[in-house]
Amino acid sequence: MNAGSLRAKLPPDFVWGVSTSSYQIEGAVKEDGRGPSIWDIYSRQPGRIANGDSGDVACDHYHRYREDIGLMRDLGVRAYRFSVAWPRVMPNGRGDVNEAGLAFYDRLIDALIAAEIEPWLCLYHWDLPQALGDLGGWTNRDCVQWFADYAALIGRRYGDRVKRYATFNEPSVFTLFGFCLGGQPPAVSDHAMLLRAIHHVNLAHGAAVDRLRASVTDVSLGAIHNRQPCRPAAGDPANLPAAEELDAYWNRAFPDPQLRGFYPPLLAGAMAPYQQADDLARICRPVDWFGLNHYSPLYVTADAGNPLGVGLGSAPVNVPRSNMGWPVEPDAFRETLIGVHQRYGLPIYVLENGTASPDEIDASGEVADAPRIDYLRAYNAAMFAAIDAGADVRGYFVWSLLDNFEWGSGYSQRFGLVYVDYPTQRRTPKASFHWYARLIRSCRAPPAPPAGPRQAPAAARRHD
Ligand code: IFM
Repeated sequence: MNAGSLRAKLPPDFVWGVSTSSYQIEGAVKEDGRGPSIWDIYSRQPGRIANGDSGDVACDHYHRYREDIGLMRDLGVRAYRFSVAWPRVMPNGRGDVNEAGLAFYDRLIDALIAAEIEPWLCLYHWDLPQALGDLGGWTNRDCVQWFADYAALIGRRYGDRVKRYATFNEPSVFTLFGFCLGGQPPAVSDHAMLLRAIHHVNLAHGAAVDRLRASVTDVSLGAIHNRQPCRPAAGDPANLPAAEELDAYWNRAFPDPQLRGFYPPLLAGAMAPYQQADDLARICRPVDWFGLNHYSPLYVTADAGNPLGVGLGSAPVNVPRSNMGWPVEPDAFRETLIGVHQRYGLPIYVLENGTASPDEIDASGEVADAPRIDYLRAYNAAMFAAIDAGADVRGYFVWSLLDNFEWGSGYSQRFGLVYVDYPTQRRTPKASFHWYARLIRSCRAPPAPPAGPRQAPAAARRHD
């Protein structure tokens, strides 16, 4: 597809961006009054994270944010999605506010705006204050009020400069891994806790939407859902019920009640004991867009070893995989975009897409990350095909700007457009960085001709 035909397919204000999250890049976990998060504590527990890594230093973005914004400028993105670390601004999650923590995000936001990059602020990307974790975290219904108060603080503080807010990033991931499948804090396997957490996160989303609307003029709001087609592993019909079960929890447990006002039928009965009158109305508040994260489809097995009876299996052998072992199937992205468009009818912003590859700096000091370029090229083509088929996609953000702390995999997996040498913190743009910069440039409308007196027709000019 050439640049002209690409531009013609995209809405004129299509947003190209990059995404990160607080715990994965900031570091400075003990600085300027930040309180501990559940990830600080969890990553210190032996055996939890590859190589015993933690986000203590991560990309040291807390101190190097100006350099990182410079990279975004070079890349040509006009939007940056980041998250606020709740324990940095409210060390105990409620009550006292930490002015030094708030001031960090003031500096970040002001520097972004000065660089003509729009800040997209996500309230929650998994770093719950440990003090709230100690009170039961998302399983405690009081978390709805805690989160609403935090949202209001953020809206009041930054609402004059930040208009784009997301409530939660991938609620299905942190609830399912935290309360059922393991691998994220609190790493328990308990169906009742899972159901409670799902319902409270949904209520917290609704409450935060209301508080942000009340505190930010011209606000533009959404939540960010990770959506992956759930397929029976090995094409085995015996795995079909497990695939349907996981689909209900993974893909629908949050967007269905938030956007359509009901829980998927497979969950509705189980959820009933945790619901109070009017809860669904409190959850289903008007939002402006659907934030979509997508990487791959899931292949699901029946597995009696957890409360949902589901397991994550392997893709068919002929399907290529990323360094994470995730199947690379761009058509699943096209299918997902069209499905989200048809089911929810909201403008879609792709707020994460990208891949891990085994990147290294070569002898000439460059990072030739061909697998990432291949992936991004194929997934962008799939997105353009979805737009062609009518999906209302308004923006695309690569995960991630920088290599960073990849949760249980620590620093062993690299998702960045920019290589980070952790011992020195030196940043090196990879080949994919330059590829993405070219894509953005080629899709941007050519500059309008300069205003001024109308030129004489060519024939007349010849006689000047
Ligand atoms: O790094 C994560 C991110 O925090 C949430 N979405 C998926 C990414 C890659 O695993």
